[in-house]
Amino acid sequence: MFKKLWPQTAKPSPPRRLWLDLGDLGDLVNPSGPHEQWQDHGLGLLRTILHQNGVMTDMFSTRACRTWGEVRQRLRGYDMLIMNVRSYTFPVAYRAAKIFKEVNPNGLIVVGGMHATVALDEMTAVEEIDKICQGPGENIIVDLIRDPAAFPRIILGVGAKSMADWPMIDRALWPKPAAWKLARKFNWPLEPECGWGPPGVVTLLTSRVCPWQCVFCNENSYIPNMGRRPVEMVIDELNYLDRKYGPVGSLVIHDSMFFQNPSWLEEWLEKYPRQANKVWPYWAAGRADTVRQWPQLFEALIRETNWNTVSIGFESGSDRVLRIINKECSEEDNYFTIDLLGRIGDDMERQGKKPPVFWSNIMLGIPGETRDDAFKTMRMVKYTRRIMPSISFYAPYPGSALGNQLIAEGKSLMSKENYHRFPDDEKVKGIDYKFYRELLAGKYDAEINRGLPELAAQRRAVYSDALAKA
Ligand code: B12
Ligand code: SF4
Repeated sequence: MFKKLWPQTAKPSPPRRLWLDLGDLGDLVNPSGPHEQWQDHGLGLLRTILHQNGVMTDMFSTRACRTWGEVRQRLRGYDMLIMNVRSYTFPVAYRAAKIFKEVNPNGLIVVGGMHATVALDEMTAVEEIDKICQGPGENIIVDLIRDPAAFPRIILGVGAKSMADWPMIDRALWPKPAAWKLARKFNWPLEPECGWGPPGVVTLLTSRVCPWQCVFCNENSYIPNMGRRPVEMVIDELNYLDRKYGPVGSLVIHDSMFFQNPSWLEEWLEKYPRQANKVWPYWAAGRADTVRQWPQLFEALIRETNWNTVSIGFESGSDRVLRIINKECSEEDNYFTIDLLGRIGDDMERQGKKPPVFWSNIMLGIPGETRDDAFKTMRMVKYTRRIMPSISFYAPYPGSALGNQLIAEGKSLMSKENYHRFPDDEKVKGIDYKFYRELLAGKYDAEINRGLPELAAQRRAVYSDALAKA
């Protein structure tokens, strides 16, 4: 006898949803550098929220695949594709969307992320994409993924008022390294070391938005402001990760601007050394003008909280260029910061401690920059001791004031097939990249070095002045 199956009692199977982590092919197999392996906090946060609300997603990473054929295989059989698209991952997202619809013609594609906010026209032009969420997603993601049909194609996201409302990211929802050789050093779900501090590395965010308005960045024009994560929550999470997945070796604080909001920093200064399982060394970012504004606080953080890789967006060693990019920092602010950290480092070395180093962000090829400006910048780099220079050619990112302007003028060389984002890619029409390549190759070293003794002598004078006043 046949058992009768009543259609109304057959439970529909839940939709198969895939969150695709984006990045260059192979970056989780055989990466070209350590930063390519870092995990995506947007994906981590939103998948944590989804799973805590019973909306389950599978996940794999384009970074874990070696070929587009492999991506195609793995995209097959899903009802929904979800992606966090930043401008620098737009080319990968664009290609994945096309393949997804080829292998799942009835599937639905839902995207959010920075690129949806800053370059909506590029996103809407990809007809394969069904739903595009602009802005933050934490308070909309569950409803959107559960019932996408209830939303229009373009959706305004809803975020939390404060990072205090964010759940702790479930780091086991992040992609794993996809080769045993890489896995050995990865410390998953902690992250691999990159030369800034010992493994396992914890990347974290304590704040979301930098309030300044540098024209190549100005993220506060497109990321809504939100309260900083309370100090105790940050420390509790670190201690938890150390217990569960540790030992933790060092931290990378991904905040665009860690050294802001002195009352938060004072609380960090007071509590981190006392309440953390260990005073883990960390990488975090500041600005030269605020270091000059709050030098005691800066020095105390370096000495007492083990802030031992100090990322400063110096960008340029020339006041002319600093004004062009509205950095609101001067050459003098830059040199003040360089000298201060140098002095603290010398003192720590005398005490047998490891001195702090600069991760020094420098941009070349900014429209309007002259050769002399570039020489001044390279002279500043050479003057700085204990420095890890991070030099790149200026890139006109959408969302930033200067980026938007250059894109509108047709001068950007970035395209949806290739958002040039490697430091030495050519990114803007009319820039003499040959000169910059030669500059970096040392062709103009004599010119740069010629000004160095004079600069050092000048700075020494300023330094003795400062001592006399102290
Ligand atoms: C951490 C970080 C990195 C890490 C990224 C690691 C990784 N795998 O993600 C590293 C250090 C590698 C990195 C590198 C670069 N970065 Co970066 N980075 C950041 C930073 C500081 C934080 C990103 C983050 O985690 N934010 C927190 C999470 C929660 O936010 P989110 O991902 O945007 O997700 C939220 C929303 O977008 C939305 N959302 C996201 N996905 C989805 C999906 C759906 C369906 C929905 C509904 C919503 C939604 O909801 C989330 C919660 O609100 C941001 C600045 C910032 N304040 O955000 C810059 C930023 C993203 N980076 C930027 C840039 C330019 C770069 C570089 C190109 C810099 C350079 N010149 O080298 C490189 C490129 C690297 C590469 N490999 O190509 C720009 C991007 C600009 C743009 N237009 O996209 C930013 C905004 C900084 C800036 N102000 O210029 N970066
Ligand atoms: S470049 Fe740095 S200081 Fe300027 S707006 Fe961006 S994060 Fe802030």
